[in-house]
Amino acid sequence: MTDFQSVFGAAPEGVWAAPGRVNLIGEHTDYNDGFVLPVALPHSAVAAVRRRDDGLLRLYSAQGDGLVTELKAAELDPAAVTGWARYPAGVVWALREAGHPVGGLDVHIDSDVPTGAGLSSSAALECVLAAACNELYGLGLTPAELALTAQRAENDFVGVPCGVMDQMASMCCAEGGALFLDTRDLAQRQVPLDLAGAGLRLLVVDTRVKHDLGDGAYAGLRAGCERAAALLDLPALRDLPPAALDGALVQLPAELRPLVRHVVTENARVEQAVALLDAGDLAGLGPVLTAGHASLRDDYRVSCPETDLAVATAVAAGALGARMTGGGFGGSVLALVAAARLEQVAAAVLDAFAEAGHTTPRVFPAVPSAGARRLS
Ligand code: GAF
Repeated sequence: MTDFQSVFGAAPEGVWAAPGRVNLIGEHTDYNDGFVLPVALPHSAVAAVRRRDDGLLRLYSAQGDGLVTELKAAELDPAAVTGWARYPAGVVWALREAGHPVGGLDVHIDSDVPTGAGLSSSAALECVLAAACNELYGLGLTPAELALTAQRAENDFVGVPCGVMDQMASMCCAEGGALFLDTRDLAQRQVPLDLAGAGLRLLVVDTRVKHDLGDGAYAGLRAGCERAAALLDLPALRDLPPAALDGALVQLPAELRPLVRHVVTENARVEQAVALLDAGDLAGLGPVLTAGHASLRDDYRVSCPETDLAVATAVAAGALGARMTGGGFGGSVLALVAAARLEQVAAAVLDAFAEAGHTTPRVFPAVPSAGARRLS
């Protein structure tokens, strides 16, 4: 790769890619041991990598400031690394913490996953390096083991208490499908998602309202769910069946009830969505998405005016359904749209944002793409 060559003065040993994702349904369920249904985006982090024998970890981002971040692989300290370099450095740290013999590396990363858009740009950075280290150092880890290592990097090096959905999506999604994942035991199944065959498109609207999962709000929601499960004497909210929801809610303090209602109904929506896809009823997914958005807006309260506007406008312009995707507090919306109405829905959203005085959103169709892989 020419860029690697110009930065590091030699050819890389290999080039790997790991994608961002959109989550069809199953939001804020992963840290409750629940179900998720993400799709990998064509947008990826691409890493050209070469081992070094002096223990130095040298990191360069094509989206960065033009400087190489130089660290010692054996002395990585979360407090001493800032910005995007925390993600790849965290992966080397997590692999070494787990006893894997990962040493020095030259790494050139180029990513087109929008950042701060709820599309898992950080998981893509982590997973691409995990995949590269796995091969270059012959670690023999499975994609799920690499995803768990990447999650550890984000939890304990970057300091964001995320669940495992984004890393599993980036490692394990397959082209043309959605990943039905049970986050309790990581049981997974690729569910075919032939949007084109059904005359449908998945439109992503990046509202450009940047979200930061490290700012405390996400951790607060997670803590609320864990407190509710403890009060109900359950291992996790996943263990509360929908039929027992009403009885459980009256046992909880008022502020925890909407959180629990969201998680229980959202898990049911994932199962409903998978049943619809298995039955070939892709259009039937629309109302499930819109119901999921109402739950995130009214119960979980992680929506914002821009995501609400994008959802309402898309549905009013003819989308079969729409909802915010990812952690929330901004980020992106996905809309399920008949192919013939794609332009109309996209134009309506752009007009509505202009009229409301919001920043122009970035709008693009999402094609279900492959998970992490070696490119050369
Ligand atoms: C973020 C987190 F990283 C995921 O683990 C998940 O909790 C998601 O928000 C909400 O579903 O993307």
